Amino acid sequence: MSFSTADQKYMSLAIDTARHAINITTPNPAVGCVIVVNDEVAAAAHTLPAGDLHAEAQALLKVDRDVLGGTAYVTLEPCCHHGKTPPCTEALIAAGIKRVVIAQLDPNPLVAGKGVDALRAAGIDVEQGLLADQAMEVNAGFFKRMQTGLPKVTIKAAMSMDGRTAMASGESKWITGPDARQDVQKLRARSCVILTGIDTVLADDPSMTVRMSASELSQEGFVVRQPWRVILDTHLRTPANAKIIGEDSRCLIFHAQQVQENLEVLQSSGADLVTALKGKDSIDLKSVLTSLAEREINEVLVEAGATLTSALLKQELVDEIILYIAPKLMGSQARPLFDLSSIASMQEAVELEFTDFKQIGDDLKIRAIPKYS
Ligand code: AOF
Ligand code: ZN
Repeated sequence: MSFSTADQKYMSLAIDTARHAINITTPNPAVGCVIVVNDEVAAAAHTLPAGDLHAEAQALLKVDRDVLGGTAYVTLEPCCHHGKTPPCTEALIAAGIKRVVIAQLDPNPLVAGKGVDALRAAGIDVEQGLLADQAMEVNAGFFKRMQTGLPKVTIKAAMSMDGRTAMASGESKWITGPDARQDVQKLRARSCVILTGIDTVLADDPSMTVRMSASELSQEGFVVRQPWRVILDTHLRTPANAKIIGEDSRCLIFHAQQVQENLEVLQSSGADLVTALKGKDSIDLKSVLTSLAEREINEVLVEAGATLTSALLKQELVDEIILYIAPKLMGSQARPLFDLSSIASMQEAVELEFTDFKQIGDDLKIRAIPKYS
């Protein structure tokens, strides 16, 4: 399939438009749609929060001229099912769109190619695959959940230049500067879940909330969504007044089956208690992630200590690590980033690939993906 320079330009615009919706659409993917008539943009729009209009329907509402014979550039295959909203294929057909250019097919089995078929059956020219990788990156968690039944898992951590995340006493405020900490707020804002462990809850009593405004998050006009908080707490030691339980979002606590102590107190605190697998006295990490995906969670941000992050890494459940590195040395008595003490030879080292780096204030931000065999 060959695409023109104009096609590239309009699909780029559609992807940029979709990016503005990353924080607001979950569990739906953030999609962008640009409608072009006679080489002029008639409308550009993105998906609205779940339950409200999809990108195509919103774009057709916004058009400033007749779009008969026009082209729609859509970052995801238009849906053809009656979900919370009517099918976008029908809206495009009814509007008289002649050509649809799609970046990525929708991995949702309800759609998955059937959207393209419906458009073609109505005589519309459909082309797909333009800027597919960029479009997929916007919805990496949605794609992973649909394709594997697991959410995308990102570990976020801050460390000194000598690889330490807290002093031996546990003191960790603050390793990185205010700009890097503000950047973490953006990571939280796009996540569906912040996952942590009971040790972090007991040590820091964190709230794990988004404290940036809609305009600071470039989502003017839309409510700032608070991600769910999920605590892995085998023996239910979470205090009922822990800040993380909060009232502004759900808090799920995964615990072992036989625990009774503290159960009722925590239930009345507003937290949702979830029992780990039957017959198990510990929490199986993969089944936690599976059950989050069953609850339509696309992206999990892990903000936890070395025990939990290392266990996730050892089980090859991590998709990305986002690391903030502060220009300070905390000394060898301080706590290391990960607890991977079973690694004894170079051959056993966990291999990563750097995908991005930049300076944020005085700190560095590095993104890496583990290379599992
Ligand atoms: C589109 N355009 O902008 C998005 C789509 O429950 P519903 O009706 O909101 O449908 C949700 C599904 O629609 C979602 O799982 C995904 O397959 C697709 N998302 N489709 O045509 C959009 N966000
Ligand atoms: Zn749709």
